[in-house]
Parts: sequence; C-alpha cells; structure tokens
Amino acid sequence: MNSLALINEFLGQPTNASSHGYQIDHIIEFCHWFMAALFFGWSAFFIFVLIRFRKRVHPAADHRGVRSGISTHLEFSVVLIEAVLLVGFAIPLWAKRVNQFPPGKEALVVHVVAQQFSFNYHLPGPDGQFGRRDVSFVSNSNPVGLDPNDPAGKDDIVTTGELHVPVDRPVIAELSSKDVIHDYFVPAMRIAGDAIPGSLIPIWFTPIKTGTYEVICAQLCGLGHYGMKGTLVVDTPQDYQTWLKERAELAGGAQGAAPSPSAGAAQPQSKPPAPAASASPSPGG
Ligand SMILES: [Cu+2]
Repeated sequence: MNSLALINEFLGQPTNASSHGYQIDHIIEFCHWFMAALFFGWSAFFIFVLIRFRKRVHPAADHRGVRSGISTHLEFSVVLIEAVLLVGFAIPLWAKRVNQFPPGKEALVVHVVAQQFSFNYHLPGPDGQFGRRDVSFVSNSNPVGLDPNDPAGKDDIVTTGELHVPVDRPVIAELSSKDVIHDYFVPAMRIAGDAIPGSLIPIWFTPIKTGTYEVICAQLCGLGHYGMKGTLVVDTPQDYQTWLKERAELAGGAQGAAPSPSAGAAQPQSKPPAPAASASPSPGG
C-alpha cells in the first residue's frame, strides 16, 4: 500500500480487501519496524558491553557500575513509543471497531453459526426478518435450528461453507457456536472474532474489493480443525442479488421437507446438545 508495507509483504500477508484493513496493516507494519529497531539496538548494545567490560581490561568488579544516564533515556524512549502505540493507535482503533457499528438498516446482518467443522450462515431473506432459532430444531438438514413454525423464518436463507456479500456495504456478522469455541477469521478483511457457545458476538467490516476470500477457524477446536475453512465471496450488487435469488429458490425447495429433530442418525460426531444457537433478538432485526 505504501513504501512502509515491506515487512507485511515479506511475511506474505494477503492483500487487504476491507475499508478499515489499512489501519490494521499500518499498526502491524509499524510494530515490526519498531521491534526490528529494538532487536538490532539491543543486540549492538549487548556486543558493546561484552567488549567494553571484558575481564582482561577490568580484572576487578566495579560495584558502582555505569554512571552515564544514556540507558535511562533509551529505556524511557522505548516506553514512550510503546505508550503512543497503545494509547494513540491500538486503543482508538479497537474502540472504533467495537463501539461504532454501522446502523442496522445500512448494513447486511448475517448470523454465523459455527460447528465442528464448518461455518453455517443464516440470512433473513426478502422480508428482512430472522426466523426464530432453537437448539431443539437442530438436525442435519436444519443446521442452525430454524423453527419451521415461525412465519418469519419461511423465507430465510441458510447456507454452509460459502457466504456471498455485496461490495461496499457494511457487513455485521453475529457469531455463535453450537459446540465448542471457534473463531471466525477472514484474513483478507482483517477481521476475526470468537464464536462461543451461549454468546452472540457481533463483528463488522466493509468489503471494498470483489473477489473470493478464505475464511478459516482460528481456534484449535478439535481433530478436524485444520479443515475448518470456508469461502467469502464479495460480489457486485447485481451478482449478489442473483446469488440471493438462487439461495432463496433452494431454500424454498428445502422448506417443504419439514426437518425432523430426530433425523440425527447419520451424525458424524456425537455432539452434546449445546445451549448455544438458540435465537436471541438481533440488533439489526
Ligand atoms: Cu473451529
């Protein structure tokens, strides 16, 4: 992004595709340069001390030690730079992330329900209303536990593995989990959040580049953790509408086959009935 972004490129950081990502990159980049300076500075100081105070020149120990104030000044500068990093950059950036959510109407709100070992997505459908969810309805064909008796949920869209979002529109993802702690991490969006059973944790980002991006689980969540990957596709608004229509048609077809809660015979893992994915009123409606 600029001449400073050498270390990020060297470390193979994926290109940023979100509106706030450059701020994160900037902090990462600055921290790396700062740590490099500290590393070379302290290494040089260590070598200097080894030579300067070698035994041949100083056979007896000097109990008063160094009298120059230079090390105090150095230490103070390091503390000052670290304080500026924390108070001036990191805390304001974090506060903005967690306090200044985009208004619900403007943003696309999606429920992300994690499980061993995939991410399920729940979208409100054309009526803009999320259907009720309850853990008692969870089955293989109803991964998020959508209540078949709730009219608001009739047009809801549920997908697994792949989510499409339109470009240049804020996305609020509300994270929860059905079993253990997962972490919804989209490196290209510079965003991550834990998905915790029993909690609803919102994160948000605004994609600014169309494309296909990797989603990974960033918490060691079991034997299949390495394979817990997904895809986030950032579409043009037209492509997004096409995808929505496709999913709605698929959902319409699947809704007819009423999901039965006891259809868990082919369950690959014995999952404890988690209290997690039960419906909570979402701020975005
Ligand atoms: Cu996981």
